Amino acid sequence: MPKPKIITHDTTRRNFMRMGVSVASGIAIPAGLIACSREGGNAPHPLQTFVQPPMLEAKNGLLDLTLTASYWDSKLSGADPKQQYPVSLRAYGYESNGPSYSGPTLVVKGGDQLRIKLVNNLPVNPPFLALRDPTNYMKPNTTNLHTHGLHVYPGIYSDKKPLEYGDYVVDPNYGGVTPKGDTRQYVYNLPIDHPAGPFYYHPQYHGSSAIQVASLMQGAIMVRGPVDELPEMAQAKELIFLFQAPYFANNQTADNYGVKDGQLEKFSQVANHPTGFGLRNNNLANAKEYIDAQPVLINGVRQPTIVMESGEVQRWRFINTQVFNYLNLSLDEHVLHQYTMDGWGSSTYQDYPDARQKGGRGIILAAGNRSSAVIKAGTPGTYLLRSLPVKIAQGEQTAVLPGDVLAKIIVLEPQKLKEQEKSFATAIPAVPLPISDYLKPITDSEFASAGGKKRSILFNMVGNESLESAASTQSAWDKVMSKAGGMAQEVEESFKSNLAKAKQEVSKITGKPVEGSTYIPPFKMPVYEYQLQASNTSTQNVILGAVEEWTIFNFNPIAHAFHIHVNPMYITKVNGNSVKPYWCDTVALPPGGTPEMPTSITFRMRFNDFTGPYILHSQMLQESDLGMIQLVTVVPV
Ligand SMILES: [Cu+2]
Repeated sequence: MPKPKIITHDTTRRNFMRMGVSVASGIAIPAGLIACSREGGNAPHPLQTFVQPPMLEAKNGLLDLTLTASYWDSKLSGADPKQQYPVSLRAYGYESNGPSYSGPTLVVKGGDQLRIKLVNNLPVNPPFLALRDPTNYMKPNTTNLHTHGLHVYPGIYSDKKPLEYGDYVVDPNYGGVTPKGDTRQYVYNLPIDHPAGPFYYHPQYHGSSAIQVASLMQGAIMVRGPVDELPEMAQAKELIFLFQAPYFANNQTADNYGVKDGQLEKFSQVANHPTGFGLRNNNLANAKEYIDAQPVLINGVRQPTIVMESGEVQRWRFINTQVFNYLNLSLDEHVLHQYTMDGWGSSTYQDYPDARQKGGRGIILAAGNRSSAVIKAGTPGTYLLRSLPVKIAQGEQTAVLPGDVLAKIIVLEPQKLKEQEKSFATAIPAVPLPISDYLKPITDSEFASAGGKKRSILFNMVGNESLESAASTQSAWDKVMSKAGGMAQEVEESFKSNLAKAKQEVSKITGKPVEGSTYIPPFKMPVYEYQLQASNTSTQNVILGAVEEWTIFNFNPIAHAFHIHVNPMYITKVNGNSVKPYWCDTVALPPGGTPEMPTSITFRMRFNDFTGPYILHSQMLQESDLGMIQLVTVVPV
């Protein structure tokens, strides 16, 4: 079997793709080799530059791995794929493999146990951020792990010594997995009927989630099920697209907040320009409505090329790991036959033809949304996978994310082979596709018989009286830190030598003393020992076994991305109007809301399996880090 040839820009990635290690309780198969064996020895076409992370697959019900967070030094493209920038970003490695553009893809199925030992090898938190940051960005190098969308226990297995953690993310801000070697054992027991689809993992340490995910701390989880065993589905080549828009300072950016090129070290980098920098659309009509958005990478590569043969069927898994921006996916002159929304399957396809001429409505993915689609390559030629423009805010402020080219698809002449000799799928799997019973509709009678409780949650950005003083404190800190010099290189040394001086400087500016490692700001702040953000974190208390109907109201022009952990949502209404119900775990709140006339999403949810606490929040993670987050506590009767 010839080695798969993968064209990449740097050796790090190439080495990463070649690894074929075995891990303790799972098997690692480089994606290229999987394709290779399926293709009966045909290597991917030399023009193909699409790469994907290696897959680790559960064996005998178990996938057990070590995942390590550390800095990754490499190069990444900006808008121009030929222009690459040196970067030093937080990222995941696994077992003995160093960090890369993504963690490995983890492949499991209902009934499996996924064990991840998280090792935090990031450097200690920089000194000024170990102190209280008025924008709530506290510990950029303290982390934890979240399996976005998985229906699993969110608590701690306290009977285990040492402790084992479920999908636990409600770490207090003095907790978490701390830098320089702290570890935590996560254990995810997937229910036997867990639906099949794409999920992903990323940090969710409150206050640091945006900066860590907007580095490259993320990876795919594929839950397999009966749909994957359909012969046509199994034969179709699977491409996993992690859409990424890493933030990093570069010298072409007008304002890089004093951060070294290639790095992401300040919350202001992700918060002051949440859509990022990069694509300019100044020549368009209504140019001022267009936001200067980031170019999107797919698995670390800008605008990769995918080679297919005319008539070939592939299945594509889309995961929008961006922390803020939307995607609006459309493939030129082809139909995307969607069969999962997020990780939740449907028995029929929802078809998305080329949307350029049809009002521009492709597969719209908010931050955190996923989708699976089957596509069949048409006549030979070159086609573009695009993100069409998306209006992410309307009303008093209108904001449109510009369109972008995400990938190039080259469709080759069909080989003159008999159907049974072809090494790839040519048939679109027939409906109805199998789906888990877990996804049966939540009917009126089920809702009524399980309590029928309704509740409303408001998403609103509010003014904060302390913001102005927070801003002046921030600028005081910035002054101090510019005096204190660079922080990223020798953090510990600088911590020791600069802290005393920094405290003096801050005291001079604010007129208040700085004691211990706690910075005392010149205005009243909530006390330190609380979970999440005490002043404005409320808790939704739910009884185990309840079925509830929630309406999430959006008071703002911007389309916040609502996400809730543990249990998926069965969407029933948009803006109060019934829609064809569907399952998801992340949903765009319609833009254009005002306090007088909020927009809304209504869904039903079953709280059958797991007790809390866990969280709901905006998957625009900057918003979440700033406090757009609540606890959900599910308690037994
Ligand atoms: Cu999540």
